[in-house]
Amino acid sequence: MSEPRIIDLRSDTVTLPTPAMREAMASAEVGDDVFSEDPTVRRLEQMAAERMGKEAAVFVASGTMGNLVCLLAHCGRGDEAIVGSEAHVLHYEAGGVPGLGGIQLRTVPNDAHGMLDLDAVEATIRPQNVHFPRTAAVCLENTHNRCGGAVITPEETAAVARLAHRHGVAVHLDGARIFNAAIALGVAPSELTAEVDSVSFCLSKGLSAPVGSLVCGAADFVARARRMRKMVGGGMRQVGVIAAPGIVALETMVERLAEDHQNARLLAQGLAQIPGLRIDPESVQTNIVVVGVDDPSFPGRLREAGVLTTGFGPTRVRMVTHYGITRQDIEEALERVRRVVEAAA
Ligand code: TLP
Repeated sequence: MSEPRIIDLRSDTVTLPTPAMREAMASAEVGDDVFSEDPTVRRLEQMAAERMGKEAAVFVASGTMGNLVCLLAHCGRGDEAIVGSEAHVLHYEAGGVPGLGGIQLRTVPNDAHGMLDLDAVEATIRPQNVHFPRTAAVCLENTHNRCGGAVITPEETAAVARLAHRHGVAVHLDGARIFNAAIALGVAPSELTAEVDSVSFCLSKGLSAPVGSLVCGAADFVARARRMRKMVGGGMRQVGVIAAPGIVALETMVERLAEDHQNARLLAQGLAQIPGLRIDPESVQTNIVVVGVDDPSFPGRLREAGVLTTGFGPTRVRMVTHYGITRQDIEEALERVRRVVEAAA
């Protein structure tokens, strides 16, 4: 008997490059990007800056490197950055910001949709005092990974930015999935970034490019971020071969994200009907579905049935829809989940 097809819901990072991306890689015009001589990278950076409504952009290897170089550019050693209690930069970036940057991370609780309470942020910004670290940055995340792909609006983003700016504090937006947020809200990504000082977004998640992220901001900020990228070893040479699929991603893969959101909603609706699984389908706004389970062996048993997931702890299972997942895959995944749950009952 043949093995069932694997339905890989671990992450939108598992997406494979499209044929058009592979062709673009093969024919990309390249040069030495540390000398700013790679025309393909320059084009991608210009496109990214335009999409985010910023003056400039710099191409970096990953979302993690994007957040790191932004915080290195905003903060000095011994400074403090305020982050949400559920922030990716806090939980999943190997402690790079404090470890490599000497930047202390201080948390404010994230609410269920990834927002920070304004009063809590204000109370956390340090007054000037020789004893205190200097609060140099506040970080937001949109969509919010650990908050189940929730979105924050342009108004919410602007409210945090105005508050921070009143105190002379910069705002960085981890917009790894900013295009998912823009599609879900029906706004341009530049509306979500209008008041932040820096934004990083990923090409290699729902947009399906094989690699890369962009850091965008004012020209002087991006010049500092470019220097920080060099410092962490991210100055790359004939890198147009990996920028080229990023251009294809921005040109052809953004609108398609709506399909992933529909599939995620369908998945959540199906899961909500299975006894023992806890999820409110109305809470699913983008391509991330987080379902509560009682039995920590559930993901392992699901894996044996050919459905791959990740999790936030033993009883919160994450399923992510993406370019490699069709509506039929969702129906098949739900069927397998039902079988796994019934077998354990
Ligand atoms: N997130 C990955 C894992 O690291 C958990 C995933 O599968 O979702 N910011 C946010 C909000 C992210 O979700 C991620 C990746 C990053 C930054 C880091 O991007 P990469 O993986 O390119 O370093």
